[in-house]
Amino acid sequence: MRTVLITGASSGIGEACAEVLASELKYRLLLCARRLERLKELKKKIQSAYPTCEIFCFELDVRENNEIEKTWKNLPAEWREIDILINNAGLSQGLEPIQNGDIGDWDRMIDTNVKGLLYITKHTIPLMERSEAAHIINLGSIAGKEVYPNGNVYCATKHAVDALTKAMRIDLLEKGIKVTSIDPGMVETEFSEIRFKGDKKRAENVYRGLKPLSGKDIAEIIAFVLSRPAHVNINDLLVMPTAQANGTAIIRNT
Ligand code: NDP
Ligand code: 8X3
Repeated sequence: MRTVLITGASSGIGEACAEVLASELKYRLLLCARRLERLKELKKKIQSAYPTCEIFCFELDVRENNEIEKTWKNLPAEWREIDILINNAGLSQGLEPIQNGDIGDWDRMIDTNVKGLLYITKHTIPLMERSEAAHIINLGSIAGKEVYPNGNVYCATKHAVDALTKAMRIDLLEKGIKVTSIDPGMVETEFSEIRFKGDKKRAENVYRGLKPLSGKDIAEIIAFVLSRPAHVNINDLLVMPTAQANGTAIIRNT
């Protein structure tokens, strides 16, 4: 059994990763997010399908370094060895030209997508040292490969994730910890609703006239990445809906 820690498991890609990995019957799941109720419901759902799947869930805001430190120190003994970290928690806030940008939005994106990912990684690496299958998977994005109109700060945070994945790969070579970046294009989750602060119409419009990726599509790819033999590391995977070529070239049935 391998123990997987998934951040942001209360929705979208993180939730799908929990479900897909549980279905493989070879993973124990440590799930965290701010919405603990959602995690408890997910645990119930997974364990009704796979009763032997061990799951421990806890509330965590990845922006709070002190909270992470305290939580990691107090993890139950049987959850203190981690094989796989999926750095998935993240968000976008707003889609405006930089001159109209909201500083609170910028802070939330930088604090979550960059600083949160760093804090979690820093505190988790010591718990991975005894694993023979240690692997960190970072959720990057097409937004970490190119910049699209009005994407400014979100794109900057995902470019930072791209740089950090490359840096981790180099620095963690000596520890034998694998590092992978998964970089999706459009995935239909709560992502756009959060970006547009609850404006469901605007969020739905993002996926109008095309078939976007689902959380499950990405989770199945992550399961494949994790299933490679010990000597194989997939550094980086850019995954798009067939109807999306890059950040802006998108074909829709109108
Ligand atoms: P969702 O909004 O559906 O899920 C985001 C998850 O992140 C939620 O579980 C949320 O949990 C968690 N999260 C957000 N902020 C925090 C925080 N401060 N502390 C802890 N958890 C937090 O979006 P996706 O599933 O689509 O996004 C997952 C990742 O994939 C993100 O990093 C995103 O940037 C990336 N991505 C998404 C794409 C897309 O098109 N959807 C494409 C490319 C990359 P809670 O609110 O309960 O804390
Ligand atoms: C999410 C994909 O293109 O909406 O990272 O920024 S995009």
